[in-house]
Amino acid sequence: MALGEERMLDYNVTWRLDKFFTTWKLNRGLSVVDSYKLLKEGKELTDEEIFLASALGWCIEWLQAYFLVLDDIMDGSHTRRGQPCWFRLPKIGMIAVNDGILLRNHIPRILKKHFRGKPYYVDLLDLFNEVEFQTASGQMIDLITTIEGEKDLTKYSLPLHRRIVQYKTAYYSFYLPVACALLMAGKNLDDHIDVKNILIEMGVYFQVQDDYLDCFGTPEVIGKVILELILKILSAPWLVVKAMERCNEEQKKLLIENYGKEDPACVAKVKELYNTIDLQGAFVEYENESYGKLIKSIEAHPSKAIQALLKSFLAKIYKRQK
Ligand code: DMA
Ligand code: MG
Ligand code: MG
Ligand code: MG
Repeated sequence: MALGEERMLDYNVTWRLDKFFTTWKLNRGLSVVDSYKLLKEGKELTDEEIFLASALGWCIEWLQAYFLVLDDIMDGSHTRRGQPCWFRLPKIGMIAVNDGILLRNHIPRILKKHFRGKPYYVDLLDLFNEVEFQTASGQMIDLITTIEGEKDLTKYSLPLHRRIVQYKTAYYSFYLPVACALLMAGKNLDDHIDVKNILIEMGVYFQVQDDYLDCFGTPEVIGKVILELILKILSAPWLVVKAMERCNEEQKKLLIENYGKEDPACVAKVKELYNTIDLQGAFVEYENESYGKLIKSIEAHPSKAIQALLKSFLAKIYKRQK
């Protein structure tokens, strides 16, 4: 591996993991190992099993790094987790596009190296391809609905928000790690559509929490810098869509006038309006309702091992503060 590439991987994959371990509760990579353990119902895993589950976890980290490097370019972002975005580094610039492609290319290489002889190899390749397609489709809907200068809050509905989140986040963050573990355990994914549906639901709930915390969370707890947060307040979609639903005509006008502007006075007006219409209360209501629905569908699942797996996922995110 070229020295330059090593640095690129370090910057975009490894250091993020570092942050992950200290600040993030839900670690996509580790959740493959956790899920597999739960599917094995307490049986001690062999070293090989731990190694393979970890390799799949790394593939998910690689996939995410690839999407993020390109996402930051498309979004014109400045920082990612408190550091400059990779393409913002003076010597990198648009070379980052090729780096993103390289990150993506590591996935089939890792899979080939460690899984070629396994009966589920083809299913793994299919799974990663499909999830990549779903994520890229989510990115597309997201990008075309938020075209600069064409922000129209009246067109951005909760179902549209849900669709974007489902495709751009839920498949790769929630379904993919569990699907990897299911394949390793010799299961057929077509028999587990209900598990997929529950995980997608959880992914949507997770993203709504994320939008909420970007606005109402404590910066020191969620580990984001203030500038990042201010920009997020301007773009935390669930909040603004929900707000539009709760506003009267006059408040709607005020929101449309002030939303999306970096001027601190406008940001303050938006936040004040959010308080007036009790957006925090609306979130708590949403959270309780989602939790109730999720628990109900989990408990309807015939397998106790899968119930335990899904419940452990939900416990990691329910009422999280960061
Ligand atoms: C990031 O979406 C998308 C993917 C597929 C990783 P985003 O632009 O909404 O998120 P962020 O705020 O992290 O850039
Ligand atoms: Mg982005
Ligand atoms: Mg984006
Ligand atoms: Mg966010």
